[in-house]
Amino acid sequence: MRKHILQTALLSLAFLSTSCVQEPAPFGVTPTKAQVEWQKNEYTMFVHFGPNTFTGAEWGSGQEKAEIFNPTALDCRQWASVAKAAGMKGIILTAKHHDGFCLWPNPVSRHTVAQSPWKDGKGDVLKELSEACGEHDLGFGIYISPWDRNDPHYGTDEYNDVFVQTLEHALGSYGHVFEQWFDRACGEGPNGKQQVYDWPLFNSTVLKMQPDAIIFSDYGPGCRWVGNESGSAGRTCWSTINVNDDFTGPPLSLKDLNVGIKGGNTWAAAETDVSIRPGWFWRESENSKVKSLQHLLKIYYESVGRNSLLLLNVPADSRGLIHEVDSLRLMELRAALDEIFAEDLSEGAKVEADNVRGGAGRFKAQNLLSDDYDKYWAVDDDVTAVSFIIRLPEARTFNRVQLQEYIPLGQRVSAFTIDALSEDGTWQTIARETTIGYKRIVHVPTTTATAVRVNIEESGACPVLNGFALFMDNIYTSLEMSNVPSGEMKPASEALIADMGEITPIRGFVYAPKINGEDGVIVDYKVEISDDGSSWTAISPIITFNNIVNNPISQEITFSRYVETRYLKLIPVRVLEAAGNASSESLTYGVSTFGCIQ
Ligand code: FUL
Repeated sequence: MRKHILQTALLSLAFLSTSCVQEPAPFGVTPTKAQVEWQKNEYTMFVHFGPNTFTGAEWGSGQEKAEIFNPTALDCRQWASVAKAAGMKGIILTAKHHDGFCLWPNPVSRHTVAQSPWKDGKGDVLKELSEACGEHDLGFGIYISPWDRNDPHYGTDEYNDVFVQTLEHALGSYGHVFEQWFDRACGEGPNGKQQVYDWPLFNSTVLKMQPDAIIFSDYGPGCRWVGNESGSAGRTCWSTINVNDDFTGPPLSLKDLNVGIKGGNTWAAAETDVSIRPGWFWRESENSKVKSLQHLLKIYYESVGRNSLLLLNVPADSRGLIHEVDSLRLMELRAALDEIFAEDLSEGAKVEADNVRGGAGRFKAQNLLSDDYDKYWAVDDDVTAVSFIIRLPEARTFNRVQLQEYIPLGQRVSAFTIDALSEDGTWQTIARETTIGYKRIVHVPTTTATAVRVNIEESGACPVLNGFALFMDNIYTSLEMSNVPSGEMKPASEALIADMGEITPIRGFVYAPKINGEDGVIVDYKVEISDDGSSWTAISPIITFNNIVNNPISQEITFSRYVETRYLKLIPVRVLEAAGNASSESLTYGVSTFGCIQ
């Protein structure tokens, strides 16, 4: 009996000591609750629609007659049901593009649906879309361009007030708005003058009308532009940037927007806006140019898989419908994503970590596999380099590793590697990356392993991670478009040389062997660079392409920092027979792709 009491007392003490362990303090700037919820959306729809849909222009002049806006079968419920079936979480509509035409009867404009023949001037696209989004449980968002090529006030002091009234009306009439999309374009208006925008006033108006709305613009405050319209966030992608208190700058370079700024003063995660078609607006002639499934998968991986939200534009056509070609492609993408992410191959694994915060069960490494977003693995405050191992129930084959940081406490990790334990008991490094953020989907070679180890090598403060998963993607395998190399390839007697034509910053290179039953593969290599093609500087020791013999796929090698060079030389040090290739006495290597990654 005494023994039992003693045991109970000890257990309670142990419980007390671990339950008092505090959660990690937030690190740096952190997202608001609304920003976290916004990022959980991951994938949303952009709809460009307006006079340009009927004229074929990308930027209307503002001189278009309101009569041209006359969709024959507009149905926002169709847009919403397509978005829902595609797995998107919200729709953002161009309520007013640069031509100034308003898709709702804006009382401070004379260039709106009310002046058009559509529904005898009694139609309201914002009303129809907000209702459709409500019915489909989708967020409703509004794009409003401050640049207005029609409004006679544009370029005068009065315009900012007119614009504020426009915002107040659009944001105050249709229920909850999850995102306000501000295009920063600032061109000339009808009087040939440019406007000086009052961003503090515009932003405060949005938040007055919709306190939870995420405001998109190049600089935030809610989220930032990713720096391109091709659908690619930085492979390193911080959710922080540096801006002035009034969100007017200082100007961020496209690279800063793409990569973010480590330790920046403002949380503004990257939003990747890209169109499913070449243009932002629908054109009959582009029905055959809808992006391929492979291209869309690449975009998905380079946005959602890189700590960014994907805002995919699917323009409505002149009927006022999402065209069949686009909706079919969206369904193909949905089916592919469902297949790729159907099975988490880390299911049933046991997780061990070098460190668990205060030894407390609440912060255990097993939390990495929990579905509860708010359950995370954390380590002691003084630990910024630490590993965890996922021990799988049996050998499993995968080519995607998904990691998540618990961003409510900030973005911390800046360097990590992933190792795999093969069935013969050897560890091999399969990835070397930088940031994680809300979600990171790392492409690794197809790997069969009994365990996976993640080594966090550098972190601004003790790492806090809430997600780990393994997937096998059999659909997006061969193309690897992110590896499309730049530079002209020149075969040299024994080395491969890529010529960029001029001194250019590069972040790595791609080498894909030739699988033709004859050639060998480069297994060990060195890299040199040169500005003039005659004097060369070594930038690497001898390195090995991991697993290239068994799995001779395209190898993407990234450097720890950008390197400025014109030429890059890959010097083979060891060439071996690849799986599937015949042996040969004097083995030469084959190459199907070689070039630099910018
Ligand atoms: C750009 C605009 O100029 C394009 O027309 C498009 O609306 C895109 C989303 O933003 O800045």
